Amino acid sequence: MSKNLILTIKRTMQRFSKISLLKYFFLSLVVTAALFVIIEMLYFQTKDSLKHAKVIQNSYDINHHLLTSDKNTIANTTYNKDSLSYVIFDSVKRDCNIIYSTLIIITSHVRHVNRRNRIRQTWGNESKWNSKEKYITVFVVGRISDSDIMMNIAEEAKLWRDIILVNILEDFYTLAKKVIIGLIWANHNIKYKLILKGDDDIYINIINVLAFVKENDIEDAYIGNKIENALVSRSGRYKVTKEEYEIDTYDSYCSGGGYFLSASSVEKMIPLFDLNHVFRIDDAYIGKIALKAGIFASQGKGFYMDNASCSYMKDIIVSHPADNIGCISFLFRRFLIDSNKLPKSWSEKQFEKKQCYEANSLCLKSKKKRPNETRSSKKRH
Ligand SMILES: *[C@@H]1O[C@H](CO)[C@@H](O)[C@H](O)[C@H]1NC(C)=O
Ligand SMILES: *[C@@H]1O[C@H](CO)[C@@H](O)[C@H](O)[C@H]1NC(C)=O
Ligand SMILES: *[C@@H]1O[C@H](CO)[C@@H](O)[C@H](O)[C@H]1NC(C)=O
Ligand SMILES: CC(=O)N[C@H]1CO[C@H](CO)[C@@H](O)[C@@H]1O
Repeated sequence: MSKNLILTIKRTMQRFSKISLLKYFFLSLVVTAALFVIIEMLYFQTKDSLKHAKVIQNSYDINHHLLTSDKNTIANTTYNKDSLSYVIFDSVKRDCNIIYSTLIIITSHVRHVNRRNRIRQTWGNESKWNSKEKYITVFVVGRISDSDIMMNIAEEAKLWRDIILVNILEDFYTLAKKVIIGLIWANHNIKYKLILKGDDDIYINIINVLAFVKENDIEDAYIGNKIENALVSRSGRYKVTKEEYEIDTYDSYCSGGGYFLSASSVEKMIPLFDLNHVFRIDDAYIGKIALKAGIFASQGKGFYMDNASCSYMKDIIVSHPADNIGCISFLFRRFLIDSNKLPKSWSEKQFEKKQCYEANSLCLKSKKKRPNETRSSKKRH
């Protein structure tokens, strides 16, 4: 009986070890195959994006870089070419052989994936405008310590190829730095006539933008919603110290929700940027540097910066705020009807009369006085 038992145990053991050997064999086959596929993918991806500046490596590398560069070895920014070392990755798909009519640079908080997607689905979707002129839209995002978010931004960049990740901690105070790096990056990487710098909560009418660029060839352009004699706030959220900015009013500047800068302007401003001496009000900073470079802010048509009721105007270049898909869709559809790009059925004729986004309570009560709203008071960075 005991002999029998021992034999049975022995046999069972043998069978078991055979099974686990087989298991290990198959497992190692699967692992090898998976590794092979990953290496292959990385190789092709590398080959593909090598044509353009830097390469997105896998998320691990990006994240590793983020974690190890936390001490932030600030490059010597005296020469602003060095500022390009702040670009952690550049996923932007572009054609180096053409001069783009417009380069749209949107500064966006790394967490604002919903806003970026809303833009990609609406005015940022080229196929919706059907235009012959070439333009390109790029998002400049900074970093935060949340590694999940940083993994996601790497994936988002791989998917859409429209993101530059810069080694600047996301913070209201650092917004100007993102703009500076975006502009320097632009001048080294893209050929364009005008830059349209915007926030991620705006609506842009691409057709109007492209028409403007085509009809105007302005040397040293700096055009938008011009703000003059704005008082420097010495306390609160918009506090700027005397050390940062001495006099009590800002030089004229264009509201940061959206403004044009020509390539010549950017070229002249770049040597004057100083990443170590920016102040919190990014648009006023740009105004200051522009003036230093001998470039004057001018008022453009079509820059609606306080359009809280989402009103339609035929000449919109930029409308702010547009942080809701209903508003953006309204402005877009209304424009298509207005410019005879959509057939006018009866209902469209009704739609044509609508002047603002109807679900908006401000629209319904448009006679009522609204509280003053400026772009800066709506900033959420
Ligand atoms: C940065 O560059 C300038 C100009 O070459 C130089 O004078 C300065 O010492 C440098 N600063 C550092 C921290 O390397
Ligand atoms: C862009 O528009 C086209 C045509 O309307 C559509 O097929 C495509 O899905 C849109 N892309 C996005 C990201 O929404
Ligand atoms: C709103 O703007 C008007 C005119 O620009 C100004 O006279 C008024 O004082 C402002 N109100 C507030 C609450 O800021
Ligand atoms: C109805 C409405 O709010 N329209 C505003 C849209 O934006 C422009 C420019 O800021 C304002 O002048 C309009 O009053």
